[in-house]
Amino acid sequence: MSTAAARAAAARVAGLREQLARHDHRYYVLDDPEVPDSEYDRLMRELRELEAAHPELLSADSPTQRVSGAPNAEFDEVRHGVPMLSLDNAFADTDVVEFDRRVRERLGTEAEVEYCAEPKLDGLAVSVRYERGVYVRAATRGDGTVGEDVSANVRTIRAIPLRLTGAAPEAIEIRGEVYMPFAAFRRLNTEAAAAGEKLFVNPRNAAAGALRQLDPAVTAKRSLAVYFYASGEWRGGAEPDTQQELLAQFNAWGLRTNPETRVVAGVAGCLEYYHSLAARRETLKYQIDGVVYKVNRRADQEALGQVSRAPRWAVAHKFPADEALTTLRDVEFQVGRTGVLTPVARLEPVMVGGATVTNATLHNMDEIERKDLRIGDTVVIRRAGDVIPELVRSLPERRPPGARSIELPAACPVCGSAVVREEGEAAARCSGGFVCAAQRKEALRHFASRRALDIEGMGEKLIDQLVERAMIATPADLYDLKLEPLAALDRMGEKSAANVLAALERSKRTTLPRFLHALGIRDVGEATAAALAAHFGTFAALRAASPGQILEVQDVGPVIAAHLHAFFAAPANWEIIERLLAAGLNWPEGPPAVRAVGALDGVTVVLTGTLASMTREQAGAALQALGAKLGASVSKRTDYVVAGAEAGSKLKRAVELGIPVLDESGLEQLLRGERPAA
Ligand code: D41
Repeated sequence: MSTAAARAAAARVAGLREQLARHDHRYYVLDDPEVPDSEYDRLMRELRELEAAHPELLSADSPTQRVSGAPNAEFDEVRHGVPMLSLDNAFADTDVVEFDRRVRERLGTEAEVEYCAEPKLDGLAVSVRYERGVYVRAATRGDGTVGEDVSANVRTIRAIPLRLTGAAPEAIEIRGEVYMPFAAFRRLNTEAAAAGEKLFVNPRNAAAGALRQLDPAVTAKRSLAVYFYASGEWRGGAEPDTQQELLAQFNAWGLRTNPETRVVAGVAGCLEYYHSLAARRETLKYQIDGVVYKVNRRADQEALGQVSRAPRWAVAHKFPADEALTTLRDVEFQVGRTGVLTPVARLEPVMVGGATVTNATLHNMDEIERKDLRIGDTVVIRRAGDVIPELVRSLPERRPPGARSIELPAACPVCGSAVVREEGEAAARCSGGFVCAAQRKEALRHFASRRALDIEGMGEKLIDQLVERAMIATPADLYDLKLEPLAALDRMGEKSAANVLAALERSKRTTLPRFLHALGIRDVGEATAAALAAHFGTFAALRAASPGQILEVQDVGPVIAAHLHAFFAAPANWEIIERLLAAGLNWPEGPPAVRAVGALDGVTVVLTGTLASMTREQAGAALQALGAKLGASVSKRTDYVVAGAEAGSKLKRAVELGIPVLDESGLEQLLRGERPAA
C-alpha cells in the first residue's frame, strides 16, 4: 500500500475517534446527543472497518476497544460482579443468516439452532443485585465493568421487588432494561411544555434523565418500568439450562420479563419473528429499536463464548433507522388553495425508516426561524411509522461557510402576484386570488357561493371539472359558458346545463356588497363589503380610492386597506372586473355616504323580512358600520323598522307602536347616513 493511502487512513481513523469520543460524552454524560444513533453507528462501523484493514492503527484507547461511557461524577462507582456485555448489531436479514451460519459452524452442527427472540427495548441497561433474595444495589451499565450506583433511584421503580419470591441464591445480579412507556413520556413532555422547560427528545433520554436524578422522589414520579433478560454473577444454586427457563425463573421470583419473548427454530424462525414484530411495532406501549436473538441453550452459549465484550451467542437485529442526517439542498414554496405559501425542504435523498426521503414540510417561516435553518445545513430527518417525514433540527456546528439564509419570496411562485405576510401571523399568502392557478378553484367556489353571487348549481364538483378541463380560469369565464360543452360534463346533461346557465343569468343582477364580497379580496368579508359599499356608494368611487381614503371607512384598518389596494392594483384583476361588467353584472348604486362614520350613532334599527338588494346580515353590518344599533325586537325605543318581503309580526308591532317603517329605498337613505321620515 502506498504511504499516501496509509497516511490518509491514519488521519481518518484519528478524526473518527475524536468525533466518537465527543458523541459518547454528549450521549452518556450530558444526556444530550448531537446526532441520531444511526449516525453514531455509521461512524463506529467505519472506524471498525478501517481498523480491521489497518491493524497497525489499533490502539487501546480507541472507542472500538471499550464498550462506552464514563460514570457520572455525581454517583458512586459500582464494579459489576460479572461484566455486562454488549451486543453486536445486525441490520440486514443477510447479517442474521451470517450470524446463524457462524453459530452452527462453531457448534459443529448442521441442525437448526433454537433461539430465544426478544424485543430490543430502547431504554437503559441496569444490573440489580439481590443477596439472599433481598434487593441490595442497582447499577447502570457504565462501561460494562464499572457503572454508577443508582440503587436509590431504581428502588423507586414499582416493578422491581425489594425481595424475591421463593428460594433465591446467595447473591445474584439480574440484568434488564429500564424504560419509559410512551404514555409516561407524553405526560412528562406535556408537563415540561406547560412549565416552559426543555422537552425530552425520546423516551430513552427521558428514562436516562429520570435514573440520573439526585433526588429519588423525582425518579419515583417518572413512571419508569423494567424488563429483565439476563443474569450476571450467580452465587449458590443451579443456573437454568436455557434462556427460556432463566426468564421463567425470573417470573417465579416476581421479576418482569417481556411477554413478547418467543423460542424460535433456526434463522427462518428468527426472521419471521423480526418481521412480524416490526409490523406490530406501533401497537407496543414502549419504544423498541429491534429484536435480540440469543442461542437458547446455556451449554451452547458457553461453548460459543465471547469476543471483545460481546457474546458470540447473541445479536441485536436493528430496525431501519427512523432518524438520519442529510443536507438541506433548497427550500421551495408551495401555494395552497387558499393562497397560503408553505415552505418545503428539498433534501439530499436519504434512507429513513426504510424509505427514501427527499422532501419534508416546514409549515411556515416561523418554524424556519425557530429551527434556525440555512440552505446547505446538515439536518436531522425523522420518520415515525408511516407518517410524513419531519425535519427535526439543523446541526449549526456543521454549517458550511456558504450556507444561505431562507427568504420568503416577494412574488408568488405560481402566478407572480405579491406575497403578503401579516404582522403576528405565521402564514404568508399569495395575493393573486383568481389570477393564481393554485387558488383558482377555491376563488371560483367562493365567487359562486350563496353569500356571494349565489349561482345555483355551480358547486365544487362542477367547478373542479370546469377548471380541470380548462373551460374556465376566472369568474369572468363563467359568463362565457355555452350549453353544449356544459351538458357534456360528468353528471350534467341538457337540463342541468340549462339550469346552470339560467342561474348564471340571474346572478348578474346583484348588489355592490355581494359583488365586493364575491371578489374574495383577503379579509373583505360580508360586513366589510357592506361598509365599503355604504361608504363609497359606487364601485367607481371605491376603485378610485387611495389607501388613505379607504382607511376612512368604519372598521377598515391598514391591513384591509392594503389588501384592497393591492387587489385593485393588479392589472389581471382589472381585466376580470371589466369582463364581468361587460357580461352584464349590475347592481343598484347610490351616492357616496356624506358623513359616513358615526352618522347613525344612537339610532336603533330592526330588520325584518327578506331584502332584495342584500342579505339581512349585510344590511345589519353596514348599518352597524355607520354607528347604528341593531334591535332584535320592536319596542318604543326602536327608531326604524326596515321591512322586506314577507315581514310578519315585527312589522305589525311597528305599526301598532307608530315606529317609522322603511322599505329598501329608505334603507339606502339610512346607509347614506340620512334619517328618512317614514
Ligand atoms: O431489550 C434490550 N435492550 C436487551 C438488551 C435485550 N432484550 N437483551 C440483551 N441481552 C444482552 C446480553 C445477551 C449481552 C445479555 C440486551 C443486552 N445484552 C444489552 N443491553 C445493553 C447492552 C447490552
